[in-house]
Amino acid sequence: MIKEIDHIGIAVRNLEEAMTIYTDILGLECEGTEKIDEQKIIVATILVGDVKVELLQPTHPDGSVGKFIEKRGEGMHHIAFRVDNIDKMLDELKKRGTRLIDEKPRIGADGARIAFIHPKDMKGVLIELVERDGNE
Ligand code: CMX
Repeated sequence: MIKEIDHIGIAVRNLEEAMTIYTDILGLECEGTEKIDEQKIIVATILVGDVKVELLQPTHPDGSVGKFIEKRGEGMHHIAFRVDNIDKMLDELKKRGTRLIDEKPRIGADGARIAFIHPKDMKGVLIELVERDGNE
């Protein structure tokens, strides 16, 4: 079952510049930054109440976010839904024939179990499912 929005991912060319907008201008707090080599990105996490906004800067043009910016420019990249049982959710989606990018969960930032659903089957929006330990 989907519980809430976990985070929203925004693709940016320059993390420093994007962080200035979200912190100095919008007055939001940055929780920290993390380099995720497997995804070829650096992520800055901005807190908006219980929801997080992740600013995603590509480290290589051939990664998912690098290709996205090249093709579509900066902007909203994905929405992540927090689920209580990601295996069950993926099984149900598979049964319905939904196009999955990850058939099985993999480990994302903070050790969360994550899986992506293809945007073509989600009305043009890349959806990430996130299961966190203890669902905190
Ligand atoms: N949102 C909406 N549509 C998207 C998209 C996105 N983020 N990324 C690609 N698309 C669209 C493309 O524009 C293309 O549309 P058209 O066919 O109309 O031109 C279509 O989806 C397929 O694109 P593609 O060129 O065939 O495939 P890509 O090589 O661009 O890969 C995707 C797209 C979603 C499969 C790939 O980006 C992926 O596997 N993403 C999952 C992992 C990821 O995004 N990681 C980064 C974030 C990690 C994190 O936050 O932890």
